[in-house]
Amino acid sequence: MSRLAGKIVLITGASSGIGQACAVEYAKHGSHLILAARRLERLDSLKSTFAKDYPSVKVHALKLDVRNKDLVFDAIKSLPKEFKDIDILVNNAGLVIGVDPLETVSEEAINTMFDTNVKGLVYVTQAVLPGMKERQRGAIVNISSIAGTEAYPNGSIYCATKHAVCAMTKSLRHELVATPINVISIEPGMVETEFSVIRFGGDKEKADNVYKGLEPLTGQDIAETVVFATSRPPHVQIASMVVFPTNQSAATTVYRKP
Ligand code: NDP
Ligand code: 8X3
Repeated sequence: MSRLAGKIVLITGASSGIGQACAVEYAKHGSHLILAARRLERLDSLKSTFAKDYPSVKVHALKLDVRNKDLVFDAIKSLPKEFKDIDILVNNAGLVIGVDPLETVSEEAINTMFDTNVKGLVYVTQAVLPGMKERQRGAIVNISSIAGTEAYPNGSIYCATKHAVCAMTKSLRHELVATPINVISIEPGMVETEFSVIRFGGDKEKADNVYKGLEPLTGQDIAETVVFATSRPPHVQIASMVVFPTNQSAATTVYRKP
């Protein structure tokens, strides 16, 4: 039987891409799911699919904007009883807006990226961690990025947010060293999701160009690493994993077939 069977897993940003793929992978292992995102209709439809494909998996769809601290705390406090004891938190909700030099990046883009990628991740962690400490078990997975250790031109704010995620992940691992709670950083390279469509304000053609000439990762590729990292025996802590497509070797170093 999988070590993940019966665990309660909260995934933020579960309505798309990596988060949605994590939901599927955890369901395959018999974990119960709290799926959180702003687009509730997508979560409801995922919930219906799971009811057919994985009837023994319990699913709670949670409309949540991670930027709103009060909402985050209320949402975690008012979870139905059978979902309260969260074992695994996947802090995945995040986004990038635009490709702009630091000199001109808009205040709105700066605020949206920091509020979501950094502050939102902190709020959800603050709301969930006390329960894990009380129960003396748990794992927190932060979906950072290769942009969390490298910086590329016209991505300063996104890179800064993901550097912050890597730093907070390391600090938290130190803070929890005397506990059984694992703190895990997953740092993907190029994953084809809605990420680039959002980056380019809905321009699908520009988004598709990002992946031209190479085979990018899929959400499932990352979800499998998340599941691997959280299914080790209790004494094993996977601290971090950098995951690239085969034809990527750094944030901006890729080989594209001519
Ligand atoms: P997607 O755009 O496909 O998914 C992003 C998810 O985040 C959506 O489910 C979205 O849901 C959710 N989200 C965004 N803002 C909020 C918010 N304020 N509150 C709650 N949920 C929110 O992109 P990915 O799956 O690729 O991105 C997932 C994570 O992976 C991000 O943190 C991203 O930075 C990281 N990453 C992605 C890489 C890539 O190449 N794709 C590479 C490295 C890291 P909704 O809009 O319904 O709220
Ligand atoms: C997302 C991938 O290439 O923008 O984190 O850093 S990239």
